[in-house]
Amino acid sequence: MRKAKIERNTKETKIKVAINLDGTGSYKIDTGIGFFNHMIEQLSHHSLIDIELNCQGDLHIDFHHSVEDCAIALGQAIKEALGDKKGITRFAHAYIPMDETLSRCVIDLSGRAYPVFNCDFKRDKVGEMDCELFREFFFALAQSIGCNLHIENLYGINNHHIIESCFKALAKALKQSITIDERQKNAINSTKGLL
Ligand SMILES: [Mn+2]
Repeated sequence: MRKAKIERNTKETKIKVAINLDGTGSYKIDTGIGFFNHMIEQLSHHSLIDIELNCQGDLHIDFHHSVEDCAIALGQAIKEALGDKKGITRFAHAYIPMDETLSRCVIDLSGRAYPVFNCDFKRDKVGEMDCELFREFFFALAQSIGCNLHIENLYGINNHHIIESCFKALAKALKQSITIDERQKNAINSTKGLL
């Protein structure tokens, strides 16, 4: 089983995260931010990665530290659980519609961090969250995992649909990219021999 546990404590946030890449999509998420919980739950459910995430952050300031630090810790856990990445599919993409909205995520678990997030929100907030925080989340996650992560909203109207479809696309692409390819399960999926 590919699992990892991370504890990350700063003066801004105290985070505990435990994941199982080969899980069933069970989750226990408490970040103190309702809509953010909803998104991480989507990520777990649709990637089949079990995620336990608890964050006690300085929400009295704003949500920025908590969102960014959750991404860092989650990314560290994913990176650690992947280990030497032997046998992984590596490249994956997913398109997810949500009513009037369509979003896409493309991943390469290359070991190189390169985030791209193209998304125009129609309003500044969704739930209590500032929409600008999602860029922070995806950038920190890509940096922390060490992956090319390209997330794009192709079109859409409703903010909740736009960002939820991005998280679901991330989940489905991540699920595929971490899946062990039986035909090369003992090999590193790179002509370089390293990921
Ligand atoms: Mn929703």
